[in-house]
Amino acid sequence: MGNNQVKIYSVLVIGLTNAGKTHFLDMLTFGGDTTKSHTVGWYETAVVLDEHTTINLIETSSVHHIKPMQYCAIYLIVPADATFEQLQTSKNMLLHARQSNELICIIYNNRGGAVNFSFKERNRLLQIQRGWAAIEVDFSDSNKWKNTVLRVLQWTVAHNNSAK
Ligand SMILES: Nc1nc2c(ncn2[C@@H]2O[C@H](COP(=O)(O)OP(=O)(O)OP(=O)(O)O)[C@@H](O)[C@H]2O)c(=O)[nH]1
Ligand SMILES: [Mg+2]
Repeated sequence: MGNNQVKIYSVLVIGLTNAGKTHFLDMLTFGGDTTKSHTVGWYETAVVLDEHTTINLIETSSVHHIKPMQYCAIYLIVPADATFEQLQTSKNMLLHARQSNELICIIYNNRGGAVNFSFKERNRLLQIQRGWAAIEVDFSDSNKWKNTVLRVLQWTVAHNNSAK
């Protein structure tokens, strides 16, 4: 790779309506909550990780509207207070969305607290597999969530480089 080349990674961001997908994308790119409406079709933002690496995050509001392209990873956004049914539906979305061997990261959005299931229980109900990642983020704690999400972005890039 030449010095001026930028490598672009595409990550599919899915999850139930109101899970906080757009919030996640906007917090990462603008550092603020800008979108208040339901995403129609798909929504896309780019995160510049370093001078050689850009990550495109593409949010889709339903598995029927996935932008047709190749993704290196899928981030499943799940409310940390998800009910049993919401966890099952989220898992089904993930199974539908997966095309090949994309990396999987579950991102629990902890805006409502974890009233139904613990982190461990949720992971078990989602049947998290070896090699997947799972993190919990609280967007009101900016320093903490930024570091956690940065690690996931770096993990995504590192894993896709070593896999090729
Ligand atoms: N304060 C706060 N508000 C949040 C958080 N996550 C989501 N919201 C709000 O909850 C609502 C739904 O969040 P979105 O990010 O639009 O949800 P989405 O997953 O993109 O939903 P769809 O596009 O409809 O599928 C919005 O009004 C957000 O501002 C959060 O972590 N903190
Ligand atoms: Mg949205």
